[in-house]
Amino acid sequence: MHPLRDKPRVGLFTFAVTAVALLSGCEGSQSALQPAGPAAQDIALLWWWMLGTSAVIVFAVVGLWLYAQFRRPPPASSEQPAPEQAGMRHTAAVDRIIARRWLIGGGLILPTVTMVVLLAFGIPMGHRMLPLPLPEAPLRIEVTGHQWWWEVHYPEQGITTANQIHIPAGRPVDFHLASADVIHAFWVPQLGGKLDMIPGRTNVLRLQADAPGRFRGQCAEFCGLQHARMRFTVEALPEEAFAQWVAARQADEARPVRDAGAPSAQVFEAHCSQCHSVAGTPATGGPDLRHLHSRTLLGAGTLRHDGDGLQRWLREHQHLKPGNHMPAHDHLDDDTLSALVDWLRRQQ
Ligand code: HEC
Ligand SMILES: [Cu+2]
Repeated sequence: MHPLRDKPRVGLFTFAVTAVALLSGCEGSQSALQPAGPAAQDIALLWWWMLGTSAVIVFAVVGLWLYAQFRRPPPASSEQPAPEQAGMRHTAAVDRIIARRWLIGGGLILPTVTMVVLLAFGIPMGHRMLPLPLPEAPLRIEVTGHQWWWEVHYPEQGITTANQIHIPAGRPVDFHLASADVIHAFWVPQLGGKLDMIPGRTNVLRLQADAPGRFRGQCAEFCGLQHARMRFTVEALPEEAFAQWVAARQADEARPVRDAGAPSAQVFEAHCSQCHSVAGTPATGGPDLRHLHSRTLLGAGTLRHDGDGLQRWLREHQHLKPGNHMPAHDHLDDDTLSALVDWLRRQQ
């Protein structure tokens, strides 16, 4: 067979492989195309409409371009019978009118109509996502972005935690978003968003999960070296389970430090307490450790919090998440660290 005959197949194969590779990014717990709440549903619908509209326009423009490239050229003037002077002027005038029609139709009317239609879709959707007053006030959660972790505060429940957000399913939640250092952006693709977290300002984002489930969130504004490892999880719980979660966290908050006289308590006091808290005072320089035991991931999604996860984090965190703002504790030997891990576990 002539090698050129295979060309379309090679092209098709390449297209298919690329499409599979690209489209696989549209699935999973961090996909805006698998909406799990009203805001995300609207965004996904708008996205599909915009994709469809722009696809039609791209195909039309490419079609016209191909037509212009390959249409038969007008016969050379030398082969033509010498036209009348008036006739020449006439065709030139018609050409001008046609060109002007394309210009006005394709360059002014079409974009105006397309934009108006998309805006007519988009503006009411954007309006529905605004945190407007509701008959029953939504749950309020304050999230502060830090390089590179998330501080999560429930003012009405008196709970401060990090990197893992629990919400009740089927109820709107207002996220009050702020930043402690640089600009971050709060994004839970399956629930909606994203919204910037700007130093010195609080932005409010209303989200809702329609059903219980676990969703991934990610910082969506480049904020420095470990921006990619600035993740969080959102757990949407049935109403009753959420109430239980709140009660358990409130018990964590009220609990005094256990084994306060142990040597590890002094190690913690000397090396960790300026940034972390295990009881009482709220955490400031690093993620809160009172609710550490309830988190499934460490280091804002860097590693699993199971088995020796905590030990590994304390020993290797500058290797696992280089440049993060927790100092390496190389001066603490393995035994001291193990004892510290046990002591932290006993705080649960
Ligand atoms: C200078 C402030 C500072 C000191 C001191 C410090 N940390 Fe941290 N710690 C942080 C920061 C910041 C993070 C978040 C790192 C990240 O994910 O980017 C963190 C993260 C952690 C985490 C992971 C929490 C989570 O939910 O992801 C644990 C556990 C932890 N630190 C324990 C300790 C212990 C134990 C000590 C004392 C030996 C200590 N830290 C000392 C700032 C500090
Ligand atoms: Cu970021």
